[in-house]
Parts: sequence; C-alpha cells; structure tokens
Amino acid sequence: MRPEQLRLYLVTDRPLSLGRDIAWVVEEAVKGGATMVQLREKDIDTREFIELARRLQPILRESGVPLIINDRVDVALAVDADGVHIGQSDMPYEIARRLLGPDKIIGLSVENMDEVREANSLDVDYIGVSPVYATATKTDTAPPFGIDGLREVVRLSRHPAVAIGGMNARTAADAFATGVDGIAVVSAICSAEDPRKAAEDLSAMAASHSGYVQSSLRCGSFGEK
Ligand code: TZP
Ligand code: MG
Repeated sequence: MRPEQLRLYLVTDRPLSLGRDIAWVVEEAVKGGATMVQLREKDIDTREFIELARRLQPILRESGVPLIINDRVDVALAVDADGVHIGQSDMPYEIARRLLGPDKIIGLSVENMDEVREANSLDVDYIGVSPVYATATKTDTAPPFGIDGLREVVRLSRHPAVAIGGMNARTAADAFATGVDGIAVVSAICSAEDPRKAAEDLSAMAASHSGYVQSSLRCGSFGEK
C-alpha cells in the first residue's frame, strides 16, 4: 500500500446513503477521486456482505482503488479483498495478519496515544485516528482527538495515518495541515446530494495539501504492499 492511497478514503454506510445503491455511491465517489474504499456493514447477513463486496470489486478493480472490509476477516478472505480494517475490540492484529498473509492491507483504529504507541510495535499498514471530531455517524466513540491530538498522533506514529470523524469540506483543510496522509469520510460523501462532486471537492483539498509527502518525512519506512 502506498500512503497516498489513503488520501480520500470512503467508508460506506448504507443507512446514510439516502436510499441509493451503495455501489452507485462508491462508483461516483471513485469517479470524484476517492482513493480507497472500506465496506462497512454493521447489520447484514454474511452472504449479503459477500455479495455486496463482490458487486463493488469490478468497479474498484477498474480504477485500481483498494477494497477494504471492515472487521470481517472471513468476508475479506472469502472475496479476496485487498485488506481489512480492524478496531481495538475486533480480531487481534497478529491473528488477522496470520490469516490474511503478508500482502494484504491491514488498518487499525487507534483511540488514544497509548494505542498509537502500541500500533508502532505492530506491522499494520496504516492507522485510523478515531475520532478526530465527534460525529453523529458513530456515537459510541472514544473522546475526540481534536486537531492538536491528530497532529500529535502524526508526529508519534511510524505508520501512515488517516483521520476519521467529522471530516468534510469545512474540516479537511485543518486535518491535512497536520500532515496526516488522508481523511476517511462517511456522511460527507454517502449523504451528499452529489457524491461525485463531494469527492471531487475533498480530493482537490487533499491534493492542495499534498499530505502524503509528509509520511516520507517521518521516522520509519514503509514496505510496499
Ligand atoms: N469511526 C470513527 S468515527 C466514524 C467511524 C466509522 C464515523 C465517521 O463518520 P463521518 O460521517 O465521516 O463523521
Ligand atoms: Mg470494528
């Protein structure tokens, strides 16, 4: 994985997609510049989860955008997705890595500075800094990092980092100014009237901050994955 693939990371949410097909939302977002897509489903049968992932794959493969599965290592294996994103109470990183092998992308949510330090001892591909701001999209979160906290995480982490929670056209510039590699976005794209335009606007902001340059300035080096 290249850190710049984190620049505009769409995390899906069907209930927030205004009744539109999630495959359409994903396709529009990718046309607008989304660089990574996480299929996040909290209330779905395993079979439907697999079918949904399979529907997204041709759309994403065509544009070279990685498909990441939230939580479900079994689903990621079943569809040969590009990787998984795990939280602190999901499958432990070491087990996920053993099951998925060295080439898959594994992202880990961090909710405080201790978890950032702990992540530094793991071979994760990126961390999700969660949340930067409180958000109605997910209310059972840890206390928000805020922009100062995000900056501190970027300084401390040896991994590429993506900011999540309240990222939108108003907040993205401050987030990118911390040197974070990317922003992960749910409602600002899924609930946008025009998801492609929303992605285009965020993508332009990301490009103007060239956040990815800053990864290479930090300690540590990243293997290609
Ligand atoms: N994890 C931490 S905050 C969050 C997730 C999945 C939701 C972010 O949603 P939004 O709408 O982009 O604020
Ligand atoms: Mg999780």
